[in-house]
Amino acid sequence: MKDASPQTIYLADYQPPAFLIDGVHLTFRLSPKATRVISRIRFRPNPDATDTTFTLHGQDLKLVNAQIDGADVSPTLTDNGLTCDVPDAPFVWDAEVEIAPDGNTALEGLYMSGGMYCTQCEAEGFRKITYYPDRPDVMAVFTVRIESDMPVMLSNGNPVGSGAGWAEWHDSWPKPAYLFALVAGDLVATSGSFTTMNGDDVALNIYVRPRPDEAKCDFALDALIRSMKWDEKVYGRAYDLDIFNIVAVDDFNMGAMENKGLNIFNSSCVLASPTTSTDADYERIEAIIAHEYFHNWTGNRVTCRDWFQLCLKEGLTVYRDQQFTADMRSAPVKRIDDALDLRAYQFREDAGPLAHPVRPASFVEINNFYTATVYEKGAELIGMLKLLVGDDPYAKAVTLYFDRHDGQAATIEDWLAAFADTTGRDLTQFALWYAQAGTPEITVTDQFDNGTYTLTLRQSLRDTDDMADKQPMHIPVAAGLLASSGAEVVPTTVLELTEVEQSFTFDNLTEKPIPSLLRGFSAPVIIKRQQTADERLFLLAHDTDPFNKWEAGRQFASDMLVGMVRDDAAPDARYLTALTGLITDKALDPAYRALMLALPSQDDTARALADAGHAPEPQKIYLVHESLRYAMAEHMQDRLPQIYAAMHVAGPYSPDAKDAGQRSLGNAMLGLMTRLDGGKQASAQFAQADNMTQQMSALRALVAQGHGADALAAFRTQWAQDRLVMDKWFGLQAVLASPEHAVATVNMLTQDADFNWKNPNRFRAVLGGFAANAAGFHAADGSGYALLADWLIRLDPVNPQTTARMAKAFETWPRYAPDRQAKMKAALQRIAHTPELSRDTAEMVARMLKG
Ligand code: B3K
Ligand code: ZN
Repeated sequence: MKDASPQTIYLADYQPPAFLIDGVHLTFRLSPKATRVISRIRFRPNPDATDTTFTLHGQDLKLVNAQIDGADVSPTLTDNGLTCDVPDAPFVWDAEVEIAPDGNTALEGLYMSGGMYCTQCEAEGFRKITYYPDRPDVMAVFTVRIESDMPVMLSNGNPVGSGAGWAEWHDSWPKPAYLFALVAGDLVATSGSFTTMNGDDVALNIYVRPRPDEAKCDFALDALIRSMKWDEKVYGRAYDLDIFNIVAVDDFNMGAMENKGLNIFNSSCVLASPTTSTDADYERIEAIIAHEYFHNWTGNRVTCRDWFQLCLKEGLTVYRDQQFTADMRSAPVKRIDDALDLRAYQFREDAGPLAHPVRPASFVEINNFYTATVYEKGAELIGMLKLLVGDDPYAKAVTLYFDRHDGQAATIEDWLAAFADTTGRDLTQFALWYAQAGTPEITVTDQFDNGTYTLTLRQSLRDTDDMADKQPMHIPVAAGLLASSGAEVVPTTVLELTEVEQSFTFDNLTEKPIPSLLRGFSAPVIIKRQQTADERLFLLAHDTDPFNKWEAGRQFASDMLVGMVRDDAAPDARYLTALTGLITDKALDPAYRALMLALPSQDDTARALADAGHAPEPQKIYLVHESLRYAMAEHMQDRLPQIYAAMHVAGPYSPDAKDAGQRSLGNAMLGLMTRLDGGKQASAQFAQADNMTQQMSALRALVAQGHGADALAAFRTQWAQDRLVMDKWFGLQAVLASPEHAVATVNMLTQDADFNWKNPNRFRAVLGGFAANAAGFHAADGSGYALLADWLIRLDPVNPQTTARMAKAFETWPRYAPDRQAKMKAALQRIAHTPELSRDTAEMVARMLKG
């Protein structure tokens, strides 16, 4: 049933729930077309409620019967649930509903994937399972009975009984309905165990479908054990049930879900083997396993009062998984990777019509707010807090937060109060980070006078659709000063910018220093500073802060690319020489050297051009990027084979940071070599590769240079039976197709017999890959926009969540010239005018058009 008139929900309208729950018992009689869900819920009036109407959420449910305290009732069915007259005292609600998991293509609620039953309830999917107060501030203890002929039947908590055709689970930790999960299928487990710091034994299982998947679970199990240890050591948080289960499913709208004791994962985020997974896959799997596990405390034990507080659990949990990866691997490399992602997705979001605060003030469809702003910028806010208060006070404040709010549904105010109470600091101004959308810009001027160096910082924040005339924020700017000799004369100090404009002085200097600002990317802001090429080259050579050393090269490349596009400038030889020096510098970690070589993306260059007041031309940007890479290859050609050989990793494959770093530098060399040798070395690597990183890197190098036909065919023959590897085959072609062939290539891929467009991974591989192919998607005649719009219109009735998310490809329209803007908007309008459009996509498209 479609929502007739989608309502906007406001944070300011929050009301406590009318009824609380003392216990829930659910029985599932599973059947693909007619599953029966029998619920018994013990309600009691909430003494804190103002509105006392009894309402339950419900969607796409067939109500079979309902009783209150054993007597039949006939509730009034509404657009999104039901209401009913109830006693003004505790009572027992019994209901039976029928649902059809088999027809559930939206992958929300109870659905089927590859013959198994599974669930996805966050944010508001539980209402598709039974009538319930489906809001995170209603927490309850659940007991679940599953009846089915499936061999494995799982739910949250601990197993309490099972027999032929049934299993029962009990979760003693009160939880909101969004953390409910159920799985039933023909599954096999890879098992392990963990003893917590409290001495409790925990059984661990990774459930997948039998062969060949069962051979690919060892890494995920190991990552889980490392996550459990890390959370004990770093945050003092232990696991709290007898069992922790993870299940892999093929059809899933996102990466994974932290259901209490029963995490459900997209199989692409669990299954790993050397021959089928790249180094990047391994790192991602490790991070997502950790992220979902960490939610057990940040999200589950302490949950969110309402969906506006989403960043309370997501920002904090992302921050925690970033710390984990930094500890497991290389901290500087991880910080650069995170900054790259933040700028690519979150800054882009902040710069366009979909900009919203880390804690939004309103929404129509909450699923549209699982964004880079809520997640990644949300994580940056935690990092800034930690920097401002210090490591020990941070640890104390987080402990206080857990102590105070364990078992509760909390708010951002609760989180900040724990910090204010621990440190005595007034965080009122800091709280603006949660409320004001947009990326702050800081302009910098400096002056040197009589041994005193003065840095003047001025902050500004653009108006967004929701708010104008924003207030100055509390911004920690980590800065150091270098002498012309390269020596550090002032080590990293945190400058706290709180005014619109503020000056900071440094005394007793013998010469004007070179500032290194925003070290470690200490705040999610844009520094605007006139910096000469010489100064950038100086920092690239001498900065002691690994982030800013990399950043200097990045900024140099970005400016150079803008100049090459706008003024037809030639690549700057000084940059090429500096880069050659860096990639041969054995004192630097290979992974870090590889990052030095990674140019800003074409999308980054488009944004930089737009910022400089120049409408970007994606095809020109493509050509300029190509020519710069070619110039790099030529300039470094003597060194490439030698570094390539030196980075060869002998012996059995290991996904650890050291080997992965070597492979990443080696493969960066291979990419450049392929521009000069017609694909000779890449073909050899492709033929010899014994792991997916090497095979895929060779394939990428070949396809990027138009030498990929044979390798693509061979790859397909080899991997036709492996759906996750085939996603790579599809994705690579979509993302790397040359501008003139991209639309045709994608049309061909979508006609392939293996293009199962209802599977989100496959759809994203092809259409998401295409949207990331900047010059192809932005084809001058608008054919790329039309192609994506056609597919989104087709997917929307099947899977609104994935459609709405992928519609974001159009969010950059304001940065282009009027004719291109018109074509992008026409595609958006066509989507907007599609009859029966989902609430998800309708909201997303309307917000983009409003900008
Ligand atoms: N909490 C889930 C995301 C749910 C998305 C709902 N549309 C995964 C995560 O962030 O861990
Ligand atoms: Zn999360």
